[in-house]
Parts: sequence; structure tokens; C-alpha cells
Amino acid sequence: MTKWTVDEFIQAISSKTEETQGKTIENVSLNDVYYAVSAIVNEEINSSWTTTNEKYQKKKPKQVYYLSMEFLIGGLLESNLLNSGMWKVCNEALEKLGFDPVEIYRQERDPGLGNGGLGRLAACFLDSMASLQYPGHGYGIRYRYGMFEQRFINGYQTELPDYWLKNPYPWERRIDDESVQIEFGGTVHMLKRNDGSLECKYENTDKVLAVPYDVPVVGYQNQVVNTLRLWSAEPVSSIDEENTDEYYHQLDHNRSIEQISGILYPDDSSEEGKRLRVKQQYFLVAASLKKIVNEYKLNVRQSLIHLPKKVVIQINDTHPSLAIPELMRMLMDDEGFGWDVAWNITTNVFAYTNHTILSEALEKWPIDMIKSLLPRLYMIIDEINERFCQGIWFDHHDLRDKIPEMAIIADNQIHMARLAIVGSFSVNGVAKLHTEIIKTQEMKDFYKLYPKRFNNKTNGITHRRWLLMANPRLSDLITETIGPSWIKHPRELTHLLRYTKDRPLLEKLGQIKQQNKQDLAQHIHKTTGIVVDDQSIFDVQIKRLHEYKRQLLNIFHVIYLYNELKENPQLEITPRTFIFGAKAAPSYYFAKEVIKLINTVASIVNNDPSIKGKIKVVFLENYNVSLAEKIIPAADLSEQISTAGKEASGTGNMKMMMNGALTIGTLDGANVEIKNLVGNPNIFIFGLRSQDVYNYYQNGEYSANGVYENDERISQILHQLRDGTFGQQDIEFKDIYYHILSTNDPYFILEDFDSYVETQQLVDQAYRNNNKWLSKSLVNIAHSGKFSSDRTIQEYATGIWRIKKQT
Ligand code: GPQ
Repeated sequence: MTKWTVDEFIQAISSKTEETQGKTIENVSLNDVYYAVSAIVNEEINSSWTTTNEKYQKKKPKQVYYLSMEFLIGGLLESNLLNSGMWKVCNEALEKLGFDPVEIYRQERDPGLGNGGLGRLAACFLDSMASLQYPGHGYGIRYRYGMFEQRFINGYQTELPDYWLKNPYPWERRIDDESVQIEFGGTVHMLKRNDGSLECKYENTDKVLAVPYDVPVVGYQNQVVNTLRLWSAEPVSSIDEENTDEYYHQLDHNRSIEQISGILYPDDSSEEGKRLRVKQQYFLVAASLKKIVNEYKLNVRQSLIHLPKKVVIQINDTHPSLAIPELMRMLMDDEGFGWDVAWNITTNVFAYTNHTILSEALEKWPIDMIKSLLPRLYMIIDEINERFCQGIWFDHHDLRDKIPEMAIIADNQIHMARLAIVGSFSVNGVAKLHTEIIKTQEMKDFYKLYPKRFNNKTNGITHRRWLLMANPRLSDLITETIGPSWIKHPRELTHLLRYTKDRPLLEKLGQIKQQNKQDLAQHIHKTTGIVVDDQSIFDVQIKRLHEYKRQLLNIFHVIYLYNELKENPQLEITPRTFIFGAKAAPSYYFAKEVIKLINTVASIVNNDPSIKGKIKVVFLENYNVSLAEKIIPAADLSEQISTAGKEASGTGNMKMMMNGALTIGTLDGANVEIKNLVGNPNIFIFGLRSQDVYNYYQNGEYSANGVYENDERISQILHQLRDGTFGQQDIEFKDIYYHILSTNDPYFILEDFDSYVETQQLVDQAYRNNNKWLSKSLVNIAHSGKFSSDRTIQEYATGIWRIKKQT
């Protein structure tokens, strides 16, 4: 890639705007500039993209394909500039031209092709694979409508469609001649060949064209450009306008085909048993496998028996697990392999990542749905199940009585997690605690059966986007202090540990946090009209809205503080701004009630002069990747307060730690590993441990009513929910009251309340000692290198994928 001077870049921008918009630089809009800069970056990337592809074709290394229903990639202009080495030059050029670079980058619309953590993890992994020079690519779906846009109307969440493709998306490239055809439904016929073997024929299937749109994945200043391939569903043939009888029928049919890549399901960590969702999953899987196998045949030109030497496919949760029977189908029906050979190939190609143990998220599909949508796949799944159960019966007597709980097909449903475990050579959890729970509780019988298959790969985040790009002030300070080599080797952030008592450095760290907070305060003011105190603690909880993530516990603490301040206006507390960002699944009633409650509390607290602005509550609308990039650098306190055992890992915890926030959290997910690194003085841990939670579930000894009756603070809050304290119209909050007590508080909000409040008081105290707080903050930054997704990808590459860097 070329080395640009600022003047050359300025020149390039003006020629581009003239060339593409026919406008001189004096007359361009911010949007014109966005497209011009994108075009320049694209030209830079393109030659490396071609070279990378040619290299893979020539050297034929083993490659990994990351199959995922979600890729939450966020804005690409800035990160592509950063990774291709043009970021600083571009920023300067834009400034010299009189533009604010931030304004230009804001022109880009986030492609919302994911819900939350799982989709964002996939995006971080792509960045790390390319940056570490691994031959690895993403396969996903190009949803025409991504994650809905969230608006608050009267405090309620409403959802607006996200038609992100309204304007051309500069980073994608449609590749018509790589389209593939896939088939749904129809009937299956078994014919006997002359040699007695069976041949499988399908009739009357519905055919769909999968058209790939390729997006470049740029490695960090290393000339590598990998590919994210997103499939779009289209009709195979265009409508015959002459045939009017058929016209409407065809139109209807074509619409139903386009629906397959029409919209992202907005449910995070919960399963919607919908037919269209299965269609989407099969669409992704069938198109991707066709491409992967074709490429192997074209390039490697060997028997598919050797496929596992060249191809490994990571399936991101069970969503793409139909890939297992689909590859079996291809190997047997298209390639003529027998069952055992096909099974051997298949189970050496797939590796499965589990991202949750919440039972409501474990995918199960009704048999009848799969039979009618994918009749041949159903036959294969049935056979996999048959052989699996027989295997246990004959070879594992100790597990015989567990067969009903382990069978892939049981109670008229297909259990996708079981299929994924049986059909893969590796099963991994996403944090140490999560993997332990998988092995000892949720999937313990499978662990007994296949002890070597299970392994842990603790999640990570790309420090390039989440520190280098999102927080330039802090990354410059780090580079000034320990030199630039942490950028390639983020573990070297530990060199900062030498400075935990260095006053001048801590002072600078404090100033940077302050500036970031001022920026966020400005954004808050601009978007909500709320004035926040930038000297207050910025206490941040940003993640999907879910009962197990316990935003309710957070807002109960706010209500408690408010009650205290009303009772005693002289009360000395460290001023705080509680910042929330969260989308609720549109059909998740309880989650939406919590949103309304937070918004209601916010409007009361923020407008009550008697508490003298000591606490403020801000719920920012439409939380997404670009908003995260604004909030995270400004966070003082990171709320990671899920019920222990429920959050598989969390990744927001890592992002905020890396930006110097201290964590208040339960011993859940990756919080455990954060605590072990930074040590107790540098983190605020509270609440039940996952073993306690497990025991409560087992012995049934928890009584929410008991806690409610014995703790006056809690009874006051719960009563306020139903006595109209939060506005007469909002007696609806009685639903929250009844829900908690009638379900016996399954997420232990009441049980953990006391220890949460007590720990928040420690936070309040600790923040008063500025120097000490900053020192803790520095310790967190220093240890955050472990949570770079580079480390995670390194572990996948050597521990699961067995792939090599292409240097
Ligand atoms: N996660 Cl199963 C999602 O974001 N969506 C899902 O559908 C499932 C899991 C999250 C999980 O809740 C977090 O704890 C993880 O950090 C994240 O996946 C990535 O592993």
C-alpha cells in the first residue's frame, strides 16, 4: 500500500469528488466526502485483496471459515483507514480541507447485521484473523433490514426498520458469477443403482439463488485482505411478463424468496421457533458449503477425503449447525461417498462454539418443520441420531439411562446443540467459568462421552478498534509512555504497571478521561437535552436488555439512592451519572417494561431540584457499535452485574477495562478472569457466586418474599412500583413487582441487592481518592492486553483450527 502525504491525500479527495460527484471541493456535502474517501481507501485495499486471494490460491494453505448468522461489523471507513495505514494522514487532510473527520466518519451508517455480543465477537475475530495473517474468512447473510432502530416515545421503546442499504454501501462487491443455487422442500426418492447402492433424487424443490456480496477484511498494516462474504437471496429466474396467468403467483413466490435475506431476527440469546429463521440458517449453510467445496475442488484438486486437511469450519453457536447434515448430504448424494467415510470427513471439519447455557436460547426445531422444509436433511439427522444412540447403548453402558436426555431427536424436536456436539471435533465455551459449567453441569453427559472434545477459548475484543481507534487520546499517551510496540503485541500493555505510582502520568490519564467525558457529556446534551456533570462518576451499563443481565438491579440502586437523598438532602455522595444503552427484543414484554421504568426514573430524578443534581440518569437511544465507541472511552465504572453463571463471557467488560474503567461485577463470565488479573483492590466484586445460584436452584431454598419482607429498602422500592410514585399512569410497573415476587425472583435481584448497594458505597468512597482511582484504572488498562482478540484467535488457530500464518 502506498505511503501518502497529507497533500497527496487532499489532492486525491478533491479529484475523487470531482470525478464521482462532479463537484469541486468547495461545493461538496459531508456525504460526498465520505464517499470520496471510501473510494480512495477501496482503491488502496483492492490490490492487496487480489494479492491475498492469489496467494491463498497458489499456496493452498488450510483455511478457516467462520459461519455466523451475525456479523456486527460497525463503521468500516475509519477502521479500514486505520488498518491500511492512512488514518492519521486522512484526518489531517480532512482538517486542512476544513472538515471535522468525526463528522465525515459519522456519515457512515452502521450495518446492523447482528444483535449483540455474538455478532460483535465475529467481527472482532475477522479483524484479528486478518491482522495476524491467518487465512480466515467470514460467511454470513446480507440482511436487507438489519437490527431495528430504537426510539423512545414517551419512555417506551419503539422499533423502526433499519433499511441500511438505502444509500449505496461502498464496501461491498456483488459477485454475480459466484452465485450458487440451493434447494428447499420437495420430495426425496431413493433409487437402487445396478450395483445395489442407493441413489438419492430430489423432486419439485424450491430453488433459490444465493448471490455473494464480498466485503474486504483489512489486516493491520500487513497487506492482508481477507473476505467477509454475505449472501443475498434472489429468485433463480426473472418473472415471465408475457405469462399473465402465472404473473401474480410468480411475483408472490419471488417475494417469499427475497424474504430469506430480508431481515435479521432481533432476538438476542433467545430462540424464536420460526420457519423463516430455519430457512435463513439453511440458506447460509448451503450456500457457504457449496462455495467452500467448489473452491476446494477447483484449487486443491484432490479427493474430498482430504478436505479436513484444507478446510475447517467454525460454527458460531448452533445457528449454522445444519451445516453438519448438509455436508453429509453433499458427500453422500452429490459425491457418492458412503456413510462412514462421509461422517469421518464431516466430523473432522466442524468445530462448534457454545455462547450460552440459558435454556430459552438452546435451539430446538419441530420435526415436522424440518421434514417439510428440508426432507433430505431430516433423513440424515435421523440417521445421525440413530447411530449416536446405538453407540451409547452398546459402548457406554454408564450412559444408557441418559439416552433420552442426550438424543438429538427427542420429544418431536431436533436439539441443535446436541447435533452440533456430536458432529464436531471441538466444542468450546467462551470463558473459563462458562466452559466449566458446560463440562460439569449443562453438558456433563456429553463431556463424559467425549472428554477431549471440550475446550475453552476465552473471548476477546480487537484493541485496534476499541482502543487505538475509539480512544486516540489514551492510545497516544500509552505510546508516549511505553513506546508503540503494544499495538502489535497488546500483552505489552503490562509495561504500564511500572507507572502505577507515577503522579504525572496518572494526572495525564485523568485529564484524558476528563476530556472523553466532556465529549460524551456534549453528545448527551445534544441528543437528549440532559445536562450532566462531567465531574461525576460515569457509571455505565451498555448491553442488550435481558432479565439475567439485571438492568433492574442497577435501576433499583438508583431508586434507592434517590430515596436516600429525598430523605436526607444533606447526604454526602459522590455525584454520579448513570448511563444506559440497551435494546430489547420487540416481543420481550418484561424487558420493555424495564426500559420504560428506567426512562421514567430518569425523568423524575433529572428534574428534581431538591437532589441538587447529585445523580442523573441517561438512557441513550439506539445503542449500537458507533454509540459504543463514544461511550466506552468515557466510562469510569463498568456495570457487569449478571446473575452468576448466566453470562457466558461478556465482551463489553473487556472494552471498558481496556479504556480504564473499573468494573463492578459478579463473578460471572470473563469477569472472573478480569478479577484474577487485576486483583481484588482493582475491581468491585459482589453477590452470589455461580455455585450458590446453582445450589439455590437445586435445593429450592430461596425465598424472594423473605428478602422483600426483611429489607426495608427493597420493600420501599417495590411498593413504589405499584403506588404510582413514578407517575399515576405508570402503575403498570406493578407488573414488575408481581413478576419478581410471583416467579420467586429467578435472577436473584433481591438477594444480591444488599451486597450490590454495599459495594457501590465502596465505589463511591474509592472515587473520592482521585490519585488512587487513577492508579487502579491504569492497572486495568495494563492487564487488558490479555483480552485482545488477537490472543483469542491465536488460541483458536493453534488449539482448534491448526492453521498457519501466511507470511
Ligand atoms: N450471546 Cl447464544 C449473544 O450475544 N447472542 C446469542 O444468541 C448468544 C450469546 C453472547 C453471550 O450472551 C455473551 O456472554 C458472550 O460474550 C457473547 O455471546 C460472545 O460470546
